[in-house]
Amino acid sequence: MINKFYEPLYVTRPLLPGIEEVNKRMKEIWESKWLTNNGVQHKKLENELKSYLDVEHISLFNNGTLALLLGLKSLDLTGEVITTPFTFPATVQALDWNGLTPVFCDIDPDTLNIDANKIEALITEKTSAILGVHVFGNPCEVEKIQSLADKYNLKVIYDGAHAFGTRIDGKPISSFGDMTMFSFHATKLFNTVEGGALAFKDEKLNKKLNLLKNFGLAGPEEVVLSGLNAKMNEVQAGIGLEVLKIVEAERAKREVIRNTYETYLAGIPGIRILTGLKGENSSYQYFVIEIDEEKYGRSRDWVHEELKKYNVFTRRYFYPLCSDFGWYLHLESAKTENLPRAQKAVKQVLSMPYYGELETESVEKICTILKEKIHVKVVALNN
Ligand code: T4K
Repeated sequence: MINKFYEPLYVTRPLLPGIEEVNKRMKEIWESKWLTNNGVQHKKLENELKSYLDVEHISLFNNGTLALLLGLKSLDLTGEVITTPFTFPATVQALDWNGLTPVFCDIDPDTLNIDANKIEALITEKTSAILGVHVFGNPCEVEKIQSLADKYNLKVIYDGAHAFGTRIDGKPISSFGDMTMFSFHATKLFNTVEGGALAFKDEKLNKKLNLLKNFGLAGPEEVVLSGLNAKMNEVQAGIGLEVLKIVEAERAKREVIRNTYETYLAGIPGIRILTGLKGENSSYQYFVIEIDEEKYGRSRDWVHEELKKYNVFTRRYFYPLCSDFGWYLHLESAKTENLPRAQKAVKQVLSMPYYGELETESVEKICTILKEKIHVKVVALNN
């Protein structure tokens, strides 16, 4: 019999710098008496991220959702935006808050990203952009998406909430499309407690984004557009600077954990490990499996519940599908029959515990539990 874990195992734990380093950083901030509005820490983090992520232009925000919302706003989009139903609600809510209508496109069954081959059929004269999500940090088919965008004169925005540090053949993920959003939420590989950023190509957007995230203020007494307050503060930025120092070490630990999962899950019928990029190309954000009930003998939901008995709290990211939200049900593109692969994935995908501090013995034990729960139906042969 396998005993339950003494401490709960969650899908992730935040990457925390040492408290002494954080205290030192906080002392600096306290002494400066400058807590927000483009302070010293903010500028330092912006510069360090520019070089870490290898991007030309970056703008920091107080969370990823507002970064995406205002990024979309800055591009003056109208009408319809083609996107994926298999994502966190924030992706489509950023469209809603811009008065844009999502047009849901089915997903690629391997990567679980928007299926680039299905986008063209959804383009109408109302389409102004494609909003792809690099789901679990694996890149969309960026070249195909760009060629469609070029053909129909569309903008391309990527929700790269999970894609911090992802590269495609050595090229930083943000070099594709017009704009990429990163989330720095506590649950992300790189965090600023809450936070986010936009990386973009067009230098002119810098000024506009600065206005949009700061009430449209062009000067102390000059308001030039209707903005919001979406600034990253000094405490967030200061913590980010400390977290950035330990990101590489965390990535190395996650590489070991991923390999351990791969070794121990190999050969279990009905369990597919989601395609994951390796080495410098990977964001090491999530470790995700797909459970095929026919072959494994148990459903994803059964496994999700069963593991709780062992104190293991997996997550059904991204359940429910965004296209099933009540306010989209009238949309043709949201209809179940138009999204067969997304409808399948949403019943099979499970995010497993994945963070640097997770011990390899714990990973082995989780895999052993999964092995023991295989329930292959034995079909009696009548001869
Ligand atoms: N686009 C995509 C594709 C996204 O996935 C997200 C966010 C966004 C946009 C929006 O970016 P942000 O505005 O958030 O920057 C979590 C995160 O809150 C969310 O950022 C993330 N995606 C989403 C996938 O996951 P929940 O509701 O699952 O979080 P929660 O609180 O249940 O945390 C998950 C587990 O993490 C907990 O069971 C335990 C652990 N945890 C969590 C927190 C907050 C800790 O150990 N410590 C903590 O402080 O959404």
